[in-house]
Amino acid sequence: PDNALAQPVGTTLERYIMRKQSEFAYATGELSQLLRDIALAGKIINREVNRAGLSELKGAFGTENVQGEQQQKLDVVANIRFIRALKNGGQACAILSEEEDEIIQTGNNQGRYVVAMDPLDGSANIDVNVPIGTIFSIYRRITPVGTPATKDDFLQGGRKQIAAGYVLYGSSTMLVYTTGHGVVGFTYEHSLGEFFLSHPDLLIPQNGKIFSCNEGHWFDYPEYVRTYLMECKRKGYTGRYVGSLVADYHRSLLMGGIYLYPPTKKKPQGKLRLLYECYPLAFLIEQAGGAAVADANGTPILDIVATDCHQRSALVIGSTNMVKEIAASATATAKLS
Ligand code: P6P
Repeated sequence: PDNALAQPVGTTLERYIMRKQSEFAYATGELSQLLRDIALAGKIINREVNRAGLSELKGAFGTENVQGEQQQKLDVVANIRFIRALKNGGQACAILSEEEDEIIQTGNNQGRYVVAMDPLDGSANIDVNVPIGTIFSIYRRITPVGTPATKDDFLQGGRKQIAAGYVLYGSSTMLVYTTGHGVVGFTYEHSLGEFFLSHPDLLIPQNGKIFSCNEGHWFDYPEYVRTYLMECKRKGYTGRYVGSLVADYHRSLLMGGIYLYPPTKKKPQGKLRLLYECYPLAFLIEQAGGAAVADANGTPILDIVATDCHQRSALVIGSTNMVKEIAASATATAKLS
């Protein structure tokens, strides 16, 4: 980010977006509007999340999503709210959602952007009051303006993202995003209904002492993961696993650390979704000076070729030096075997 123009903590999201837009002569205001629409959806979902226990929105909705997972009511509500906000905003011509098998055409065929999203990740955590999050990824469409979007608009590859971010519904609600010029964080003030700039230039520490993975899958993990985790324990590192990707990710971004969801026997491709979980979080972490790879030989997540909208990927993401350590551990383990 251009620190000369760094904006004061406490400025509103609206003012921040307008000033950022004025920095880019070519900016037409369409991406600005799209970011506003996402922030609005985040505010609406925040309200639903905060009162889930009171408005019988907890518990399953009785339908299943494309993952075959029981849809929690809030999943469905979040999906509907995001789609509505993006439809009304007019900038997104299509949406790819974890909750929908097919791409959703918004009818805004003049829109120049498409949005891939996980409207509410970690929904199994909703009923036990654990932080949950929305993850989004934005591409400029490659199909002709005026026509409906196609899968090709979503399968351009991680390095074609023009913006990405998340909303974390935690002890406070935060919007964190990048447009390719660094990572910025806003904290929501409920009483005013506004996001205020709280983290103007987020950079992940290059080293960390926190590892985050589900050790219940221990015997399912590849050998190099166990070797690395044993090394972490030998060094006295701390284990922290919320079981909600956005919460584990956000802690790693702020404090340093590594989050791992390696391939397992049950999910040899990994569990997390490439287009609306791994790609956006990888874009953010590289913008924040961190690293995100898919496997032992360190293939950057952003270089993985996307061939299916709902394809899965393994994910190792966080402090650069920790990601390097696990790659070294994989090489060492390979030599031993
Ligand atoms: P496991 C939640 O279902 C999720 O998609 C992520 O939010 C979370 O990090 C991961 O899966 C948890 O998976 O196998 O540890 O229960």
